[in-house]
Amino acid sequence: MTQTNKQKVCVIGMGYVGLPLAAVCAKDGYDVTGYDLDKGKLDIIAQGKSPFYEEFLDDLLPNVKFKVTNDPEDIKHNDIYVICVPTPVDEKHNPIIKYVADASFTVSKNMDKGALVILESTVNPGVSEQVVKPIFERAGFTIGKDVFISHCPERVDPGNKKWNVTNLPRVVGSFDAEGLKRTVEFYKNITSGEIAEMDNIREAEATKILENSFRDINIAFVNEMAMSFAKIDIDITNVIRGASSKFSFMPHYPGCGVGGHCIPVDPYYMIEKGKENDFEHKFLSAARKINDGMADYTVEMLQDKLNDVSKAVKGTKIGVLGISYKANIGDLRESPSLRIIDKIKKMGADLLTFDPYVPQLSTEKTLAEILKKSEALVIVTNHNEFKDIPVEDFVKNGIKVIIDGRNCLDKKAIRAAGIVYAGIGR
Ligand code: SAJ
Repeated sequence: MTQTNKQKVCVIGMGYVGLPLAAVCAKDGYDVTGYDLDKGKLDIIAQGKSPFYEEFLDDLLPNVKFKVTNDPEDIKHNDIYVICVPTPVDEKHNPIIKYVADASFTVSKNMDKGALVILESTVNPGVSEQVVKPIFERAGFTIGKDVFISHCPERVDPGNKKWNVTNLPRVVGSFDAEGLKRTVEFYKNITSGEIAEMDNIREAEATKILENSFRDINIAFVNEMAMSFAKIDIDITNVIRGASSKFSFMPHYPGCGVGGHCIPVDPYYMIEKGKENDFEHKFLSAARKINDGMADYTVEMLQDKLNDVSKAVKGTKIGVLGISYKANIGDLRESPSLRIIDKIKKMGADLLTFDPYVPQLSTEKTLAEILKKSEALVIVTNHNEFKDIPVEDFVKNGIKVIIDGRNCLDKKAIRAAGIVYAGIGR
């Protein structure tokens, strides 16, 4: 049993990070209040439901009890405040820290002395010192004496069936030893995962940026290799399978783009931070350019393959399969599909779309419908529903060209059926 001593926890932000955290804290015996500005979202949660699809919550939410509110007056007298608000980037890829600042201000105006404040939102190194700390000092608190501030970067992976807030390893940094101690105690109560202690809060902020930038550059690496191999008719999926037999190789997979709220966003935090310190992140920037260019690369491939069958994008019925940024979830943030759809539409295609997780943006209601109406297909999201389409269904519907943006279809069988097929690097 965890040692919560019925402490009171307030989670600021009832999104894909805060809601699971609040539910698990309630399950583990904390007295929990969830705070969010969006009343509609709170009304759904108050019914024991999640405002977004997350299987992990389907089982948990109906069986836990915690208060939700959009009134700052209701968040007083908590022992622990955890800030889980969005930190997106603007159109110039500059981090938007406004929500973190607003949440910090709300907490600073409603907390009692002695509370612990933990920031989980992903931020670039220095934000806790330059944005969060001054807000609490201006409210009259002394860090390490009557308020303790820590950073524990969120590691929620939407739709992941194995990793969630009850077992994720965590990284924690604070301004002082007491803050670190209390934060480690808190996370020991809610996760079975290892808790890595950093020497300071800046190292905790940097950890998330490093781990996600690592993923972005590795995806860019295989994307570049895929485009190069495509010119000499090498199938990169076989080469990655071959390289994976090497003990030190870490496979990543080429695709039509990198979406989501983390991977395409977090490197820009470091790129912008570097500019402040007169340091140019050449490698991170090059990787972002490659990954951002994959949507256009995919559309160019569509054009070429349509030309091979004496067609043009303009006037052809093109079915885009998949709108969300990754398989088997409905999250649209930074989804490459939105860029591909926009570009194909601008080129005059007779555009059809279908994503079982995004009905609101699907022109067709079923997979059968889009297959029936399309002359060419672009697979952008490797939902399970798409990976098992029998080749016969492509043939009987007269599909002439298939661009497989996630290398998830059977290339050999499709080509054997006389359909023009191209993947990303295969
Ligand atoms: N992608 C590729 N090739 C790959 C892996 C992903 O093109 O080899 C694309 C996906 O299609 C998607 C995007 O990149 O469009 C991001 O995919 P992701 O699997 O990284 O999924 P995310 O964005 O949900 O990343 C989360 C991250 N978790 C947090 O930031 C807390 C990331 O750190 C995890 O590494 C990732 O989940 C994971 O490993 O599942």
